[in-house]
Amino acid sequence: MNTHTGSALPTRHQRLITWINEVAAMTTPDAVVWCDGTAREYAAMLQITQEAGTATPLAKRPGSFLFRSDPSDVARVENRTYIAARSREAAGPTNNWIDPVELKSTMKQLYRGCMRGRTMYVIPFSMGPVGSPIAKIGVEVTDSPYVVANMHIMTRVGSRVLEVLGEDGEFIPCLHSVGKPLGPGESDGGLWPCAPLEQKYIAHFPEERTIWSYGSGYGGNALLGKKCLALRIASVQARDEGWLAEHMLILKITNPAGKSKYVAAAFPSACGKTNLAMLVPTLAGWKVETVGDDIAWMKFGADGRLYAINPEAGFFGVAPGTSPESNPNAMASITRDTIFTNVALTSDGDVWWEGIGYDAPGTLIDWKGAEWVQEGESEPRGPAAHPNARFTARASNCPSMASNWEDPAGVPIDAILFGGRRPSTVPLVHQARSWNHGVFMGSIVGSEITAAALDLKTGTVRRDPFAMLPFCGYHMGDYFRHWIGIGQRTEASKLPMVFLVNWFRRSAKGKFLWPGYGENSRVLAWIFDQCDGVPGKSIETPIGIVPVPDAITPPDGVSADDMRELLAVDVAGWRKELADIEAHHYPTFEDRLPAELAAELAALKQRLQ
Ligand code: O2Y
Ligand code: MN
Repeated sequence: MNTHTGSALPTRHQRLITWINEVAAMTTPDAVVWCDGTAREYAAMLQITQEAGTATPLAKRPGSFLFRSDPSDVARVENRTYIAARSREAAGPTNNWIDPVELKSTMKQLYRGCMRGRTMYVIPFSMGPVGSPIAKIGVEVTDSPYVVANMHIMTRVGSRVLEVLGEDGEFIPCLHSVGKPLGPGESDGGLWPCAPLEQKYIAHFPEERTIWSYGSGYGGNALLGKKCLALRIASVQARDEGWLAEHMLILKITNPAGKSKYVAAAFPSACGKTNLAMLVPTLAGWKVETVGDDIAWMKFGADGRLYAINPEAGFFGVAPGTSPESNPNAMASITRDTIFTNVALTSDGDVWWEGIGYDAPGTLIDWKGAEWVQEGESEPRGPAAHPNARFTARASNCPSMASNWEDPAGVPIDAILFGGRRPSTVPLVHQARSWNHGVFMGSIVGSEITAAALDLKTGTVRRDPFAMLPFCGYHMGDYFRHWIGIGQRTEASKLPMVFLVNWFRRSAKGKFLWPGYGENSRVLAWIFDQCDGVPGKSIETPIGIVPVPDAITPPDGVSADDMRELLAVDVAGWRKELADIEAHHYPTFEDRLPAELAAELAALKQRLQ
């Protein structure tokens, strides 16, 4: 830590120093601290938050703390998230566009004096292994010690980053404030600081490669390396520089002969993405290891293949539903050195949440700070943990990390998977016939609405193309075009093979046909063999390439009939699907929908005649 009192600064990067001075003049903090990323600094952040009453140490988990956020600040706020590009068209119809000049003027008013009574932390961070040719450097300025501690876990912070930045290196300025200045002698007094909803802004300036966030202390709104830098801004950089910044896990799979392949996979929320990234295979002799659980940056190597890094250094995982059964590796990762947000607290200093795999041990303190007893013993009063409660845990504490997960050169991607929650139509797995067909698959990803939610009725598909709809920093039609273009940059044989998977097929009676979790290794093994050119395992159908009947050995409880249903081509279902895409989904992208995707749609329709 370097307290900026006129003493030597830890950098001679003049543009960075000028920017920090400008921000400090605008936000008027009591002190400016340059973060060095040391364990001592991390401990100091937790000490400060404990003293402010916002962090509770957890006796049962060494080095771990619980935070409870304000009930109004529990998730990303889509309607306050903006793309401030010069033109509305650049942002596209699926982003909130705002005029950058107007927004800057509004936000500057809010930033003026907003750090009064607080310390301003300057966090130099690397997304990706420090110095990797695929990595990017950001500098986050924040008045939240909670953010500093989380950034320590989620990114690589500190002096090494400033060394790589040198005196003139490129960095992405990320400005964050919780938007709650303190009066003289005032403290947070145990309350999570944030601003009211109408003052919250999560703003991206894609042309300037700049991020401004105000008023929220939570998750992707505040840890600006993740949603804002690694996806929204990086997607724009990737478009301009010919690479891919994707909302994808990366896993390494090794067959019984010891041969490894790498898979990147995109799923909309609530599809078990972290569980897949940390999967424990049920298939004898196979091994799955984790490279990343959420984001992949992929660039072409000199050999013409796509190489991926995980730009993050930790997991910001959803706690509810995470259990020793659903994800033993995540559970092992959070036994120590973990920040929990909005989970429930047990009387002996441990955490608890719905779906942790055992009953609540006695009376808890719920995520709102009230006493809570499990339903049946008292009046039901809502969940003990907020459904979006999180753990922030170091990847280095996860037993399933691949030994090469931090390789600065990245790992060569053999397969790209897309998936969603689809009770019908979409088979367990099928492979694209070509790159463009794979892009088509990515463009139609979505999950079926099972309970009437928001504006959609039960049974309709909520499309989330490439699982990027909330995270793409520019027009989604242009994003599809960029993916088509990636396929033209190298030989077809060097591109990853593309697959659509669906762990969520149900029978006519509504029963899940596939058990998921570790059994998904059976599907991964088929995908591995397809990438390896193993003959006789697949057959061409109108929708793409599917496994032959015996290619995937069914797990216990899955009958031969179930397997047939899981792999069947549902011609009527697909015709309906295509009609929905044509009538409701593709028109969203107006004249920016690439002709190649319209052609894929037409060709598939033709094949289903
Ligand atoms: O703020 C959020 O969006 C939640 S954190 C996040 C940000 C980017 C991508 N994924 C996530 C996630 O939680 O999976
Ligand atoms: Mn995610």
